[in-house]
Amino acid sequence: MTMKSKNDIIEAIHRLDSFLIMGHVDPDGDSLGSSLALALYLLEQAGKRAYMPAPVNWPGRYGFLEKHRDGTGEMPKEKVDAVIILDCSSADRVDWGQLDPRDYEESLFIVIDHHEEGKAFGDINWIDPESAAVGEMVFDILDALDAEITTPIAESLYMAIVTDTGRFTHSNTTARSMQICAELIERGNICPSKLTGEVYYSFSEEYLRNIGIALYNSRIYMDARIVFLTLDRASVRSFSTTFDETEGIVDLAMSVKGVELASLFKEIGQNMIRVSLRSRGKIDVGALAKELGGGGHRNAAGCTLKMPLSLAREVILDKFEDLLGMNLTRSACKVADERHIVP
Ligand SMILES: [Mn+2]
Repeated sequence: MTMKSKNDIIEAIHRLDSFLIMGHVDPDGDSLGSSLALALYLLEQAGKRAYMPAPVNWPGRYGFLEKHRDGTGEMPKEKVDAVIILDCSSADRVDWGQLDPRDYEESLFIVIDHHEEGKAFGDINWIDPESAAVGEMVFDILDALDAEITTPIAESLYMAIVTDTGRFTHSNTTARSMQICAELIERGNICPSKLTGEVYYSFSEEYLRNIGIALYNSRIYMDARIVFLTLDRASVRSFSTTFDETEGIVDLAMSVKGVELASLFKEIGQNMIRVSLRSRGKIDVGALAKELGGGGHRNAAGCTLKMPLSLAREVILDKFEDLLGMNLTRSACKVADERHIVP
């Protein structure tokens, strides 16, 4: 089944001429990297017309990938033959930006995704939850097409895999992830330390401050099996910083010894809380996020709760206790006092 859809995609790439390459809203390294690699191959090697729209917000930490986008921003004048959608588990995750999806109703829709809850909303769907990143799947396609692994393609796919595996630490990491990365390093002649430095060791002032606020507002429950971090509006404003750069902050909570569940609460508006969820092993926060109107993977997911911050934390704590099979009385938790940083 899987092989058939992969072969159908390869056949469509051979047969068709113009492509729109789409990633997801709030793009991450996998969405950006796999989109770029595919667009670059289609344009520079397959002689096709391909267009990768700039995401509404190009995250600063992936700025170094943006230079590879040169040439992929040229929109084909007429309607495109196919829309290739990467790393989107459902149709509403697609980042259409300025484009109107109704203009592409006649195009062939190709979905390439690796989310466990991924929906087959295209005409051709290749959904492989065994892949740690869509970057691995795009590598397979390019390899089958005998593509040359140029430096820009290698850098894009390498970052897709490194970021979606949490630098090869998440449970989705496989020998295949590392084999593909080894090939990318060798064939694309790329420098891993330079690339990880760009993404992980290039903090902005704002990011550093947001880490500080989130850690200062940490709450630890059940002997640190549950850790909450919070970015509240009062603290963020008092530091004249913004919520833009917060990717990866929730993972700091997952570095606490013994932690099984972690969450970052971002008070993005009044009664509007963006919640990032993380879990260890078999504990499924993807299902929890879905139940709360969000989405994601088993160990990394998120949702938005329309309620005050304090209530959002209570809701998640209840759900987390259920996930751990505990009916803990709240008085048994050690809860730190609410703190706001006011300089
Ligand atoms: Mn992904």
